[in-house]
Amino acid sequence: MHPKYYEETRRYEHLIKQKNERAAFHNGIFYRYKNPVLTAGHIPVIWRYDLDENDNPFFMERLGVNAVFNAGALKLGGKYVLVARIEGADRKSFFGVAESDSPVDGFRFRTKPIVLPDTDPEEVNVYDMRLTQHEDGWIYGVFCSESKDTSVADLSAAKAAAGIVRTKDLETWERLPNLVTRRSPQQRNVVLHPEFVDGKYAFYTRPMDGFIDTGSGSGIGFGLCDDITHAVIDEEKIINCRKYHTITESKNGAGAVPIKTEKGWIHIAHGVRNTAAGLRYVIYAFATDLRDPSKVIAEPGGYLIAPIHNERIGDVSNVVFTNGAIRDYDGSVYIYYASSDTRLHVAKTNIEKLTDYVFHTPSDPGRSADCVKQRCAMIDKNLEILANAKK
Ligand code: M1P
Repeated sequence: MHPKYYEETRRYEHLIKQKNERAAFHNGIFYRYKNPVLTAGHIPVIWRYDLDENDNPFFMERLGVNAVFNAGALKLGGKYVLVARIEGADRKSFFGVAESDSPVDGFRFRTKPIVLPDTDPEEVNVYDMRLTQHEDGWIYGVFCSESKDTSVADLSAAKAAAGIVRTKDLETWERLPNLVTRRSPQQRNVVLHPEFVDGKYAFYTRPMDGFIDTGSGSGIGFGLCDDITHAVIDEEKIINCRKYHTITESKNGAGAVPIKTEKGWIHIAHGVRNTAAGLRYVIYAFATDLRDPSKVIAEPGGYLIAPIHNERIGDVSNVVFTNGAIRDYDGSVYIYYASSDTRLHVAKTNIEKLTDYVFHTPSDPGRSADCVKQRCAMIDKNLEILANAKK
């Protein structure tokens, strides 16, 4: 064996065994952790190097990996499981299952990447799988299935649809037909609700006219379908609109599978605004009604997580994005979020705090004049509290 193999394996093992610690950042809502939980460095050596010394005498990385990010998440059989988006050096993404006994470190990919049934020769790229443990007994993966848009001359024109797979063990995957939304030409950031709604499968959608711009697609949609094996949504209604001069002005999209709490379903989504430096993606939260998950009942103003420090830098800078969170048995909530389309981090909170954040953080009043009044009201209250504390 080439000596570099042992060197590379030592480096890999060292990375996987590195313990993670809470970072100093804390705003009362969540803690960040110091190290990313998954990076390109977490990709096993045998996924990248050809160990055959005849074919690869210089121990060159033959199939490089550019980035590991946007992961679906769930807890299964006592393990924390992430289905990550792995982007090869060739820009094509695929999925890999990484597991750990800990929610914050030690994630190790299974022996091989997920090999999805290849049902559509037009499909060029797949990414961003949301994992839903549905009450029907299946684990569903809903992901973006991208193909070239041949209807226009532009070489980079693409089409996005929601691909659907299901599994019981994360090993064998059954591919179902892509979601059909009658009124929306394209879809990305589609999430399957974990429970039946009115006896039907419920999806959060993100209708789009084009591949990048949502166009007339004005926010996060909701629709029901009878048969998941031929999922068709006839009517999509927008439940969480993009709004002028907010964190969602350019786009938004559902993220993690909604988390059920006593007060409502908590959604952790992403919002996008445009800046002179390009698009800025942040993570925000809102809640919907327990009986009618299409009805928004609370929405704190502003973002829950925005990129800081190194998170701001990467292939697509100034981005944080989530498509997976785990609610643990003890009430802890782990939000797996990627930064700048490059690596995957974790933030920890718990149900009590998240619920308090979503239901008691003031909503965005929409105008500077009202925002400053909102802030002054809190300052006045605080001044009174401080004055009383001195007495
Ligand atoms: O590059 C940032 C994100 O862009 C897309 O999200 P959206 O569809 O809301 O623009 C996704 O492709 C996502 O993978 C990516 O992280």
